[in-house]
Amino acid sequence: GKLVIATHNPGKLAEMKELLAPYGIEAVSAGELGLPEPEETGNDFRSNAAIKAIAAAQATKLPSFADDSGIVVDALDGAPGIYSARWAGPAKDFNAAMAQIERLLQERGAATPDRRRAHFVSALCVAWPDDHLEEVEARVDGTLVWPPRGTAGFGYDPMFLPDGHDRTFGEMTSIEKHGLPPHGLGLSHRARAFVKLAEICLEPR
Ligand code: ITT
Repeated sequence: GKLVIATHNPGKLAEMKELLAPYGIEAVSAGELGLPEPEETGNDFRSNAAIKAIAAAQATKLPSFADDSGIVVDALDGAPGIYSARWAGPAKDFNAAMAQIERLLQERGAATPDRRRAHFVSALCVAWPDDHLEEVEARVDGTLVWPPRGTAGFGYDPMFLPDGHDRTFGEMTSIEKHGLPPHGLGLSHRARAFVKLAEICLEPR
């Protein structure tokens, strides 16, 4: 069957297409369909993912898949969190957003790695045309580096060093960021959430 990927973020869309590839599902993005972006009025990742998935499912009558995600910085009381996209402003300037995080960390005396803890969260939601929802959430923990390293990925990737690795997400290929062979899926927040979703409602082919 056909699935709508309810995102307007090209970085996310590329990752979701890679994650869905083994399932032989024909996917079309909300951007390609020209669907409007619903206002993200929820106060957590999970409700914003549901808002996006439900809006796309209602508009298209097709099963629709959404991700709401962000980076949660411990020393900043969880900011930017669900506001991670909004911190980059209308120009989507993530260099400025990363510099803002670093400025705030410095103000709070976050010199040592233990004061620089952060995690990414991904909430995934599939909304079926009959209003049924599947919802999962996952995270990946790490530390924030400065200056940012690498040009791969998107958003805050160049600043994020996942635990147990010596390269940032910005220095990894998308395959490494997902955590594909030899260890299998399960490094990034999005790949970890996707594994949970696949267990619930996807069959490989
Ligand atoms: P859609 O709502 O259209 O999907 P968006 O970018 O507005 O796109 P979100 O509201 O979920 O999506 O914002 C998530 C932000 O968090 C995103 O813009 C990135 O800056 C950041 N983010 C999420 N996952 C990330 C990842 O894997 N790597 C780097 N940054 C990420």
